[in-house]
Amino acid sequence: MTTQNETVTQRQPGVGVPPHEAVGLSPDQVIAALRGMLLAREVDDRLWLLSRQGKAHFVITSAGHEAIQFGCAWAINVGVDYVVPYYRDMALAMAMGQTPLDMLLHAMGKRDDPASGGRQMFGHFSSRKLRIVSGSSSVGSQIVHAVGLALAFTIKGETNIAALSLFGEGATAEGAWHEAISFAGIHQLPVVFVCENNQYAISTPHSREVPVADVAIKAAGYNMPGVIADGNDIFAVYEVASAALNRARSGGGPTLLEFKTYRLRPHSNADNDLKYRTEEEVSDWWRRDPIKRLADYTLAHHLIDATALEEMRAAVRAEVDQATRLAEQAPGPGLDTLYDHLCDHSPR
Ligand SMILES: Cc1ncc(C[n+]2csc(CCOP(=O)(O)OP(=O)(O)O)c2C)c(N)n1
Ligand SMILES: [Mg+2]
Repeated sequence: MTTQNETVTQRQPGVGVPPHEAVGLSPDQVIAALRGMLLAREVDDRLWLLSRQGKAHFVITSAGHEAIQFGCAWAINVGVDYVVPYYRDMALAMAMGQTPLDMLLHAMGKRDDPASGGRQMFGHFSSRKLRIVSGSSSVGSQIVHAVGLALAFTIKGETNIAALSLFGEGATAEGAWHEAISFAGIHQLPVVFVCENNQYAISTPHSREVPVADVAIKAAGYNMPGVIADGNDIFAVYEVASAALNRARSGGGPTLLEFKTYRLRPHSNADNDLKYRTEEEVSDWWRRDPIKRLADYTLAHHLIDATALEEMRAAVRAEVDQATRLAEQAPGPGLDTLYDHLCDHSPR
């Protein structure tokens, strides 16, 4: 039984050991993650421009959440574990193998959008191959799907596999969230719950959605450990996410992880965040941008030099330019597919 609550706020790596080495990551893995995070941010930037041009009708950002999502991706056994994300997880989908073109086709509603063939609003990431499960737009509903998957693994006797679901702190106020996590706690299912706590649920601050200072505290009521880490520290995220996934895969039961971060942009392109938070608060968090933090780390530890970093930024921009051109030229869904996936009795 796991009733103890554990809190990790600061890692204590061995003296003189760089944090990436302390958690067992190679320089190549760190550089690949940095490139991936830059790529995800470039796609994010591009989506906002495309929305202003009327080419992407709905845009929702992962800017600020990249360290959480890339840190978790390191810990996921991609193609084996099932991941049930939410609309904030574009960087996670990319960290797991989806491309800028996949994201742009999805955002522009094109035929070859891998998430939905141009049917869904942006943010419903999915891939059978990568085992990314598409969710509903109802906040908190994806947790139920992850728990259902974990129950299925248990019933079928599948071992060495876990489900992982991600959500915001606002989602932890939803009934479905409590029902799902309670069931996982009772049956000690192989599932990891990841709260990306960015302090707001659109305009509602944490204190008006969550009655305790830390979401992780809630874990105690559901018979599982709750762990808090700095969501802007990719190595801390990886360390706690891999421990939780390994525990789940080896029959140790569920864990609730809470990663503290901040949404750097408005909730979506339909939101004006300066109506409910100050410019000072937002700029303070831009100074703590997790991508800048990792870039500074790689420079300080001589994993990359300034010239190579600039070349990487330019290559990333060129890759997203090319993907944008391809997505703009790509066809939309055909009219003859209008009723596909809707019902068996279409008028065709
Ligand atoms: C059941 C439900 N209620 C309300 C909404 C409208 N809504 C969409 S996103 C959102 C905020 C959720 O905040 P949080 O869970 O903290 O995630 P974040 O967007 O901050 O990452 C709300 C209220 C919804 N989609 N579904
Ligand atoms: Mg939130």
